[in-house]
Amino acid sequence: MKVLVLGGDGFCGWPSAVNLADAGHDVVIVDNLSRRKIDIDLGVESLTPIATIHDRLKAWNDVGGRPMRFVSIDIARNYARLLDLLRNEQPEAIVHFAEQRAAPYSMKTSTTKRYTVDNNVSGTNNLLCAIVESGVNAHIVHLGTMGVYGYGSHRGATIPEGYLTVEVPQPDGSRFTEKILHPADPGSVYHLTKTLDQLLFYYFNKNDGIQVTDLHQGIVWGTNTHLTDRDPRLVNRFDYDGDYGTVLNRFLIQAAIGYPLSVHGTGGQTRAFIHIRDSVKCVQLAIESPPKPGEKVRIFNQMTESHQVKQLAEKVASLTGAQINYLPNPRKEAVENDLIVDNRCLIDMGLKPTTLDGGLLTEVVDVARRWADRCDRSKIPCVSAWTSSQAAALQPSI
Ligand code: NAD
Ligand code: USQ
Repeated sequence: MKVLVLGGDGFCGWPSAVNLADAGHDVVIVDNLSRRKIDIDLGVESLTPIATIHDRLKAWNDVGGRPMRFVSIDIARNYARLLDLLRNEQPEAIVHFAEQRAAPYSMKTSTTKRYTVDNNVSGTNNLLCAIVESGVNAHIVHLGTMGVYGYGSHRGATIPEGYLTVEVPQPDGSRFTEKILHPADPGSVYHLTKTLDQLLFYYFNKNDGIQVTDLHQGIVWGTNTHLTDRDPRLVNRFDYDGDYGTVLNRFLIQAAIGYPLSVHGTGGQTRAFIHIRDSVKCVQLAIESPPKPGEKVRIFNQMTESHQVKQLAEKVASLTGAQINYLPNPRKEAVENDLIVDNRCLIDMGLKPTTLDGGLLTEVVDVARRWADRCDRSKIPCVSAWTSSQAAALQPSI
């Protein structure tokens, strides 16, 4: 298939693009390299020394990979170029990773809040409008988030794959049942943009019949896949800083450099996780089995297991001997939550979950140790607070 990978220079996008090319697809990466520019603004770098996108593509050719192309387009701002690209390439599938994805970054300032909403919502809207205007018959595979469901109000219920069956009372006392989009309960401005994306997909699917698979992904951990391991220039990004580093990868680099594991609050938050190798596999599965024409937006919960933050810290500590530090929580989130998730769709399509065993954790610690001298410890604390009172409470610990 001809596949456009929007955001194909990023943490999930790069290994996915490589995996799709390896599976025989004709891949065009579209990216405005904004993630690399944000690193410059924040004064931080990926722990792993990532090559430029041009060197990545050359390395991929050198190892005998099916060639991929790169086009620099800001999909949120340059609608005309995006439209031309769709008309010229006539893709059959478009994987949409191209969004600002860090919750802490989205909560930093009014500028980053506005940027996150403008970038993410305009990008998705532009993509949908360009598909309609160009008339291309392309299936969108969007990377959404488990965070659209919210954390804390499920009261032991299993989170379904996108839709909830509800009973609606009628004035005559009878009831009818209906499948509705699961109520949205975002926990940050970033997560809010993913809930807005959902409505855009719902509408364009209903009105224009656009085929969409929305992958509600959990927190991705790990760094490389067997393909990005093939050459040092193919190495994937590894974020560890307080804005972009996600919890498990942060704990693993912290353990590698002897920095106490940074648990927010009591660590009672439970979140869904997936290894990067499974993430790229899920994207491939979704592309290769598109929804039927006329099918409503297909939603899969792209996660393999749930863990409580405190238990993750304890597991990493017991593997590595790291200390655990319980810090004031910079986020406005439930102190504790349960999380039971239905993920049968991807399992039924053939996903074989990589679970969080000691071996894989150690592999990431080894990557982190290898590049430990590139780690700037001053960038580890999470300094982005959700509210002004939390910002004030954070001051003594920074
Ligand atoms: P990332 O920031 O590493 O990659 C995103 C890529 O998109 C970057 O290369 C960036 O330059 C590009 N981009 C952003 N805005 C763009 C625009 N307007 N035009 C063109 N390119 C643009 O993020 P990631 O971790 O790879 O996440 C990819 C997607 O997966 C995101 O949408 C994110 O919400 C979702 N997701 C990520 C995780 C995770 O743990 N990393 C978990 C769940 C969902
Ligand atoms: N946390 C800590 N210590 C840290 C960092 C985080 O205790 O050092 C806690 C947070 O308070 C939170 C949990 O760990 O309760 C998860 O935080 P995170 O930064 O790992 O993940 P999150 O902000 O939810 O965002 C990440 C990705 C995002 C994706 C989301 C999937 O950055 O793109 O959408 O995971 S999900 O969480 O399922 O919504």
